[in-house]
Amino acid sequence: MKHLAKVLLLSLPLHASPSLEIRFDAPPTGKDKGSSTNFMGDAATFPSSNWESQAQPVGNGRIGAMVFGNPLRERIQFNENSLWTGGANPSGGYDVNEFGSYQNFGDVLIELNGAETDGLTDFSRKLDLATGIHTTTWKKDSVTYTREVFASKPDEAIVIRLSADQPAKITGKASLAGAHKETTVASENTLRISGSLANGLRHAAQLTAVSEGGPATASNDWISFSGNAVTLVLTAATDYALDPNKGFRSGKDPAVTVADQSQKAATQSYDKLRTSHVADFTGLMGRVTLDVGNPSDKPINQRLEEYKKGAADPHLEMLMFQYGRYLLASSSRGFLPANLQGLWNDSNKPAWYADYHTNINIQMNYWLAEPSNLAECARPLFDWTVAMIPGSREATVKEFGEKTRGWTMRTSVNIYGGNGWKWNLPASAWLARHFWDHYAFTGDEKFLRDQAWPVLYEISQFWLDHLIEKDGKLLVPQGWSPEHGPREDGVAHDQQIVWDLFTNTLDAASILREKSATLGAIEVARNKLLGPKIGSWGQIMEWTTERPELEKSGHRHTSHLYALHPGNQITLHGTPDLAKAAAISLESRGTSGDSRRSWTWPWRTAMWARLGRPDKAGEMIRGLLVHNTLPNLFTTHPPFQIDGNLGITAGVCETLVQSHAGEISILPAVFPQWKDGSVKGLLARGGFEVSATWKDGAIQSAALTSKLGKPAVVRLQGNPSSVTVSETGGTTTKLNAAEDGTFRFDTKKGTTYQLTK
Ligand code: FUC
Repeated sequence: MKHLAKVLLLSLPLHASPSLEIRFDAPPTGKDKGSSTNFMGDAATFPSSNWESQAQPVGNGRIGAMVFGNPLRERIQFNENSLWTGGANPSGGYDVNEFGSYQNFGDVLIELNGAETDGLTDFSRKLDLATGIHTTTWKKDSVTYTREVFASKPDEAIVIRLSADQPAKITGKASLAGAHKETTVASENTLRISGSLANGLRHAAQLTAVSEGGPATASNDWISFSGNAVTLVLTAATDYALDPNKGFRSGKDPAVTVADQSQKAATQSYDKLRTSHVADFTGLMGRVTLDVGNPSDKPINQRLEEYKKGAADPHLEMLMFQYGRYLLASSSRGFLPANLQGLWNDSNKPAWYADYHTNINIQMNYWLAEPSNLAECARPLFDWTVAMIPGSREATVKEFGEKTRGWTMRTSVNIYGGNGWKWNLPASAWLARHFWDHYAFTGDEKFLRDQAWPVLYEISQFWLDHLIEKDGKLLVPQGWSPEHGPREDGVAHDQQIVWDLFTNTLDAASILREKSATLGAIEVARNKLLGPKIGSWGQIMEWTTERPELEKSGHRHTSHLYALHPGNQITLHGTPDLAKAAAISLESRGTSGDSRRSWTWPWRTAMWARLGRPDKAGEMIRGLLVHNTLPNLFTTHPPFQIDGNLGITAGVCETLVQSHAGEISILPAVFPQWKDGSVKGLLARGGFEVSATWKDGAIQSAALTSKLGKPAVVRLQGNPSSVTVSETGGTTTKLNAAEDGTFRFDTKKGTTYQLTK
C-alpha cells in the first residue's frame, strides 16, 4: 500500500491544469482580405478587421462564429456548415456554380453605449479553450463591462451576453445581416432573415434579445435594448439533410427550426444556458490534460512574435495541441465534418470553396479524433463518407464502366455527393483507414460490422478489379503521388494505401469471422502488391523510376511515406531498413519553400515521431508556429486552412503515445523543448487510456487504464529492462522486458495499471 501511494504521487501532474486561454490585450487590427459580408445600412461604420488572423472561433459542431472582440462596435460573423451552393456536379469539373461552395451566413453587429471609445481602459479579449467561452472586458467611467460569447450544443444557439458591474449601464443595439442580400424582418424583440440559394437550399437565422431591467425592441434592421444586461440568442439553420435518400433535404422549414430553437433557448436564464454549455464542452476538453509548464502573462500576439524570433514557449506549443482539440470539438459534432476551414468562413467564394479535399486535408482533419480522446467527433466523417457513396459510386461507374464494383472519389468532394477536379483513386481507401481505426481504438464491434465492414469490403473489391500485373507484382495503374509528378503505374503512395486497405480488411474479416473467395483473393493480392522500394541514395522511392529532381524538390506532399504515417507498413522496430529510408526521404523534402504549408508540418511531426526523432519532431512544431501560424493561432496555407491546426494535435499525440505497431509506445519522441511535463487521457489502440510524466526529458511514470480488458504490450521510452506494474487496488508485479523491449501483461476492464521504472 505504501509503495502504491508513492507511485500514485509520481503520476500526478507537475502543476495544476495549465491555463487554456488565448488572450489579446488590444482590439483587432489590420484589414480584412476578401470578406464577402454585406454590411447593411449604418453597419458600414463597423470595423471588419482581419477576420482570419484576429477574430476567434466558437462553434457547436454545426453553427459557429468568429468573434472579433471590439468593445463598443462588435462584429460577430457566423456560419452554419450546411450552407452550400452546388449539387451532384455530374460533369466532375470544379466550376463554382456546379460543384458549389461553402457560404458565409452573415453577421451580428452590436453597438454599445453610443460607441464612444474615449477613456476606455483595461481591455482584454480572450478565448478559453477549456470552456469554449470568448470574453471581452473593458472599463469605462469606472464601470467594468463584459461580453461573453459561446456556441451551445445542448441549446443549438450562439449566445452573446453583455453585462456591467453596475446597474443600468447596458444601452445599445444589435443587427442581423445575411450574406445573401436577405431582408431583415423585425418583430417584438427579434430579427429574422431567410432565403434560398440558387440550388434551392433554404436557410434562416433569428436573433432574439432578452434584456434585464429594461426593454428590448426590434424595428427595421436593429433591436434596441437598455438595462442591466442583455442576452442575444442567435439561431441558424438550413433545410439540408445529410441523406442522399432524401435528396439532401430535410423537408423542414428552417425558419420554423430556428424559431423553435430560439424559443427554447431564449426562455432560459443566461446562467442556465451557460451552465449547460460549460458542462457539455468541458466534458470533451477536460478528457486530456497536457502540462509542459506555465504560460507567460503576455498577450498571444506578442508571445507568437517572440517565438518567431527564437524564444522558447512550451506553453504556446501546448496551446496549439489543445486548440486542435478545441477546433474539432467546435466544428465536428453530429452533423457535417470539418471542411478546409472547419466551419468558419467569411466568404461566398472561399479558397478551394472550403470543400472536402481527399488527398490529405480531410484525413488530416481527423487524425486527432481517436488518440486525443474525441472519438464522437469522428462520427461526422463517417456519416459524410457514407452519404457521399451513391454520388461517388455514380461518378466512379461513369468513369470506369458499368461493371465497376465499389467506388472512389475525385480530389474535391462537396456535401451533395458531388465530386470535382482530378480523380484521386486511393481517396476512398484512405478514408476507409479511419473506419478501421475507430474500431482499433474503441473495440466497437457493432461499428466494425455495420459501418466499417461494408466500406472496407467494397473498396477492396474496387481495387481487386483495378490492379494490373507486371513482372509478377500487382500495381495500381496510372496513379499520382498527389500533386506531384507524372501519372504512372505503381506509384508508392497508391501501393501503400492499397496494402493498408487490404490488410485492414483482412484483419476486420478475421474479427468478424467473415470468410469468402473474395477475401482469399484479397489476401493473395495483398501479398503480391509491389512493396516499398529503397532507391540509390537510400530513399523510399516515390515512383518506380527514380526522379531525384522531383523527390528532392521540397514538394509539400509526403505521400510516398503514407506507410510510415498514417499507415503502418513501415515501422521503426518492425522494418528498420525501410524506416531508415523513410528518414532519408523525409529529410530530403527540406523545410523551405513549398514545405511550408499549414498541413506539411503536422504530417512531418507525426512522421518524425514515428521514426523516434524527437529533435526533428520538435523542429516541425516550431516550423508550423514560425511560418504558418496567424496571431489568433489559426494555421495558414495561406490562406487559413484548418488542417494544420487539427493535424498538429495528431502530430503531438504521436510524440507522446503511439499504438500503430501492435504495441503502446509511451513517450517515444517528446519534444526536447518540453523538458518536464505530464500528459493524461490520451487513447491507444486496443482500448487503453494512457498517462505519463517526464522530467529532464526522461520518463518518470506511466499509467494505463484498460477499457476493454485486452492484454497490454507496452514499450517505454528509454527501453528499461524491467518495470514495476501496480494494479489499482490489486497486486504489484515486477516485469522484465521481452526480447523486443516490450512489457506484456493481462489487464482487467476498467482497471488502471501504474508503471514505474
Ligand atoms: C491539396 C493540397 C494543397 C491544399 C489543397 C486544399 O490539394 O495539395 O496544398 O492544401 O489541398
